[in-house]
Amino acid sequence: MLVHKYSHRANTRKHSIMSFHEAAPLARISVTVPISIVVPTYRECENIPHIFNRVRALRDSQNIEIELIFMDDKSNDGSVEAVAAIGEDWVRIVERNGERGLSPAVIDGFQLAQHPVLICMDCDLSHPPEAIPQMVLALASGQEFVLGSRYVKGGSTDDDWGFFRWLNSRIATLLAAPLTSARDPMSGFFALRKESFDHARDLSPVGYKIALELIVKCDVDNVAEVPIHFQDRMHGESKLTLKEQLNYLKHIRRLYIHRFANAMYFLQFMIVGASGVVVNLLTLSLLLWLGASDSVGLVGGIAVSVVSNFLLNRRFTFSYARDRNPWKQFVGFVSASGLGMAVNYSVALYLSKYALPDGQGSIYLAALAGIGSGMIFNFLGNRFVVFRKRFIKDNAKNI
Ligand SMILES: Nc1nc2c(ncn2[C@@H]2O[C@H](COP(=O)(O)OP(=O)(O)O)[C@@H](O)[C@H]2O)c(=O)[nH]1
Ligand SMILES: [Mg+2]
Repeated sequence: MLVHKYSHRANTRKHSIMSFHEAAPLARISVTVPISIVVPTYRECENIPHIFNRVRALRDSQNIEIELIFMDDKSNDGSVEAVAAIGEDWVRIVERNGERGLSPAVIDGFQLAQHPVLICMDCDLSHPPEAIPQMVLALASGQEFVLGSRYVKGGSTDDDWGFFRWLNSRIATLLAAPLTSARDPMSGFFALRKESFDHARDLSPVGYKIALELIVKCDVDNVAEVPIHFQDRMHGESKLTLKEQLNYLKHIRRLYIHRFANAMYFLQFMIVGASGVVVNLLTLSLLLWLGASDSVGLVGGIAVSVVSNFLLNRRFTFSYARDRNPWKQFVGFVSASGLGMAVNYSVALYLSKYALPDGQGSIYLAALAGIGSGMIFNFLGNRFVVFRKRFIKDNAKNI
């Protein structure tokens, strides 16, 4: 069996393939460190006895100290009874109170876990527990995070994955590419040290992609991938709904902001600015169509686009500050725009008069430089003054 390992930072990708099998075939891997397996469950009573049997077989054959924790969200389907019927002291089920969710369930489970190595896996037998020793071995060899992966050599999925499920998974993985170079960061089967987990900052577990959340928030430097065959679930139904898939977009935006904070704010600010151009022109056309004069049309276009830019920036770009007084922010926003225009004009004038050689095109170059400076001034003014951050620690909740 191969283990693929590389740095998660896309631009320093070290995709060296490490073959642990040369050192130790599966049967000879001995795992001496105790491990906590956390299994998020929602309506999985049929699967619980099967996954227990597979984990017990692993525990007995390899003599590994294991605790198995099912983190259930009030399924009320007999899951609690199924775990009680197992009657082993190393197996327990925790009934969570409060909002249901896969990622918070996993995080709660990791907090409760007693052992130094943490594993997360689905309850539906999609993830083979037999790969766990290989994953633990990769951790022991210095990797910080190990994924059970469908997309590295030797990994696979059941054949009846439809085209759309495959496409969906691929697009989701592509969106995660700036955050990690792992091939399968969407995997719900992974291992890390409890110590790394304890260092996670600003965990905000939305959605399904808890591995990606941890890779980013634990600031993991290297990720290894152990190939697995991902089997379709045996019993019960998938809980991955369309809503969860949309949540993924929210999640990925938060992770981008976490990792590339100012670049992301700037990008969003530019997108909003571009939308303002469209709003401006549409308003102008509408007013002219209604019979307004040119000057009324132009003023109307500017006014409406300033308001729409403000609202969109407040809602999206600088959403962490949206609990503050909007009127004050609006005055700040308009003032920053005004000053930005003054910067724009001054830079353009200075360049065209003193810095650029006379000649055709110079004025356009000066105008472009003016626009760039004005925009940057505008962005900085909004980011650091109008919508400045007050409580760094609270940001994750507000984004
Ligand atoms: N505790 C908890 N577990 C969940 C929740 N949603 C899904 N799960 C579990 O998370 C794992 C992955 O979910 P699954 O439906 O198999 O998603 P899929 O593999 O993407 O189709 C399974 O073990 C589910 O029982 C939830 O809201 N709370
Ligand atoms: Mg599943």
